[in-house]
Amino acid sequence: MTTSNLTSHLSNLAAAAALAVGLGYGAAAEAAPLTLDMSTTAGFAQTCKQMPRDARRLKSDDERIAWAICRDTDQTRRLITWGTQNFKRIDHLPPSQVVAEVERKIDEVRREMAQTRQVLARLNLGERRSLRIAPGQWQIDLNGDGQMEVWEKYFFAIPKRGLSQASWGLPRNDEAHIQRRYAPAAQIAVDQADVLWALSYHQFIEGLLTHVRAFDLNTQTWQLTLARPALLAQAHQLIGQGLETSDRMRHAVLAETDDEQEWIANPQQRHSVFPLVLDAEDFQTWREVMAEARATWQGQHLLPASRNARGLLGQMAPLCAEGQGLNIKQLYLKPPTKGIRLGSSGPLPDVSEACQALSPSKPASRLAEMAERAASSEAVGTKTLRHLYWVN
Ligand SMILES: [Ca+2]
Ligand SMILES: [Ca+2]
Repeated sequence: MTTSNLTSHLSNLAAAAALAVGLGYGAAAEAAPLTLDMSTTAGFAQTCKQMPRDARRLKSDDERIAWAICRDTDQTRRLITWGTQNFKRIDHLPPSQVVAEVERKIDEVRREMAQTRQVLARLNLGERRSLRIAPGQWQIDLNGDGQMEVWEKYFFAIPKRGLSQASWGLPRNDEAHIQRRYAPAAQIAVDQADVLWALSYHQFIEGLLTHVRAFDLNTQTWQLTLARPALLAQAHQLIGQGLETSDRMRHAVLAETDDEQEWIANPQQRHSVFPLVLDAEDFQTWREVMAEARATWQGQHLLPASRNARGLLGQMAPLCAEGQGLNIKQLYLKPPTKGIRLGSSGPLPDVSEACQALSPSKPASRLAEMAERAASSEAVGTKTLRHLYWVN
């Protein structure tokens, strides 16, 4: 073979390779819509297998919803696998190393949740329905040991609707227990209210994790230091957005006139698989609690945390002078930077800069009072807790 022959062979090879890459690229760019099935175990596995990593390659809101579900369930799998496999190893590590590992993990989860949150925030289904989903069919080897145990099989299953004394814990390794308490076949035809439900959960959880990462924990003195105040401001914003989204979700649920494979049902809807049955009074309580929570979170209502304030907060955390209340927004945006010791023995942090005089335009928040009232009656209290867990 002469040199020129070799060169020509190589250039043909290069051209062929370029063509193949080009075709491959072209084929990917022109790909048919993904086959989406979130209602069977095999369909779920198949759908998630073909999902692109990059959300920008998704072409429809249905694909975005499937993508978000695949990401969240996989995130859950990786967290549980990480937790179980590290449990023994971590026992022998110095505390500072454990803290560093947990912090890295939290940052990883935050990064992923931020992407999923942004995808969810852009969804707008309008009046239409998206995918039919059956979370009880999303079955994954969550701890990565190669076995599918009963608790893993039904990890995402929804508790049966309207059980009076339901066990609200996670599924146990007991098939009979699952069949009594859960509805593994329950299906939801996703609508915009359900998208908002998922979005608010993402905003709350990412907000809480961001909150945690604002602080550094010194494992020698067990002292918490506010190391990243910008993250505290970001957490305030995320949780504030979660409260807004939750309000939009409640409005969206109440505005629905159809009644088919619903998630949260308004008092007129009958075809729901949501574990809690909510009547008109529940919706009213929900509205009041969330309105008070938003006003308190944004510093329009002040927490009665002064030394002589009545109620739980006044007794537990006397932070402000008499006649003053705590402005939560102010506290998050201009936090005290001195170290805060864990446990009740240390002095309370100086938050006086976030204390403001109570006045008709800055009234005391009724949030603590609402929580106490709920706690004082076991029936109402249990209901409220379940409410907050599921409804957000
Ligand atoms: Ca397993
Ligand atoms: Ca609905």
